[in-house]
Amino acid sequence: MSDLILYDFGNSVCCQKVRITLVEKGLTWQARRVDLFKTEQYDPDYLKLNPKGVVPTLVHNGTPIIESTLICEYLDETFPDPPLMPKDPAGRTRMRLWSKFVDEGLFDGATELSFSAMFRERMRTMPAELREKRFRNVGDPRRTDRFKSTYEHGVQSPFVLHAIAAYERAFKHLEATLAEGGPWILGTRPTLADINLMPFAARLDYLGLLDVWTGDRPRVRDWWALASDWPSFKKGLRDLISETEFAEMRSHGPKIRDQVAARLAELRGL
Ligand SMILES: N[C@@H](CCC(=O)N[C@@H](CS)C(=O)NCC(=O)O)C(=O)O
Repeated sequence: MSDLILYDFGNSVCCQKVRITLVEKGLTWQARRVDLFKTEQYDPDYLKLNPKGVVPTLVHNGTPIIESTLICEYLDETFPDPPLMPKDPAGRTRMRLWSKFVDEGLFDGATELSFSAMFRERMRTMPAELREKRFRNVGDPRRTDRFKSTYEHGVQSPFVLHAIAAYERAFKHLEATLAEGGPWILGTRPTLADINLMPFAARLDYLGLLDVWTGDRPRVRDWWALASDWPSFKKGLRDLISETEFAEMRSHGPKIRDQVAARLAELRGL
């Protein structure tokens, strides 16, 4: 009997990837909430498990595993049924290319768009001391610069343009990939490629922004219809979002929609 503890925070995209994987594997786990808005991620005891001061962290039989992409692969290797990675090395590299899309662009992208739409407002009402602590980010100047820029400039921050471009690259590639096969990214079965991407499409969808990128991409829309109806997506992500979180996304996303669409149009015209 495995002992699995997941340190997570409700509407965090990285935690959602891990939860979908856990559900698909039929595993049960103990959830420990780390409230990012109370800066609990910087508690010294938590930093011993995850020195980056971020969620998620999986602790399996006492061993901490960090980085959501690595956690999902760890889960697949440790609990092989049902398999979520192709067996052949070439298939695995295709799958990992999607992990790279997420880790090298979409993750920052979802953070910037969520930040400029809603967390920015929440941070304004935070006590100044907590806000400064959050900006310090356990001494990671890259994250500090991003947070500060989006906090100050919203959608006009250059980091939001990077976000819009990252989503554009990913969805363009997804449309082309699905044209060669489908209905899932690597063929007839869902894999970690799909799971990695789901929370990032879901975030845009719930903010009311997804069709800004997918309006002219029918295959991506079909993929999203399939993914968002998949039982493990519903149990690991959608059903765990509270009504308050849904309401926050629904009410704030549309406020940045026109500006986001204008910046995407600008980018496509370059
Ligand atoms: N590359 C990491 C990123 C983890 C990450 O940054 N998580 C966010 C939530 S989605 C977080 O904990 N943010 C806290 C903060 O930035 O203060 C992973 O995939 O696990």
